[in-house]
Amino acid sequence: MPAKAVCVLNGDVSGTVFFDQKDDKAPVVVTGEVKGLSKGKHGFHIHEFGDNTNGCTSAGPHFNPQKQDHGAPDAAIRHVGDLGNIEAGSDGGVTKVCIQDSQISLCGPNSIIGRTLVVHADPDDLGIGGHELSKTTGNAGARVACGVIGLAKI
Ligand SMILES: [Cu+2]
Ligand SMILES: [Zn+2]
Repeated sequence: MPAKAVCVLNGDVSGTVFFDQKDDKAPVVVTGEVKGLSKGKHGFHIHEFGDNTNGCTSAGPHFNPQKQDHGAPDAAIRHVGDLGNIEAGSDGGVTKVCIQDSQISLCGPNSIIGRTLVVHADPDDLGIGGHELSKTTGNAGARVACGVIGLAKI
């Protein structure tokens, strides 16, 4: 069954991100646009909870059902929610998102439906920055935008 999900980001940093999966075992294609980011790389993750009661903080840690260390999207060891970075060109401009990932899913144990997409202030060091936070958050800094991922109309 094909599935589609969507996340709307509101605030100083805004945008819309879509998640498409052709069938249960297909990779998820992540596309969309984020506006208002400072120039450079920004950590881009799925966090565990779809809870924004206290802003993006309530989303909790990275979605990590396999209890692994944080890592790069293409690394063997990573959180399911680790989608790496998106890179903004000019300050405040539109950043295109185009990611394909085989760990996140729109169904089953790795489902990201009802969880939160978070965009960070700083680059994700992909677990190799040598900072004390590298193996948990990639040291990506503050959460500048977030939104809950919900099922979309196909
Ligand atoms: Cu994050
Ligand atoms: Zn992570």
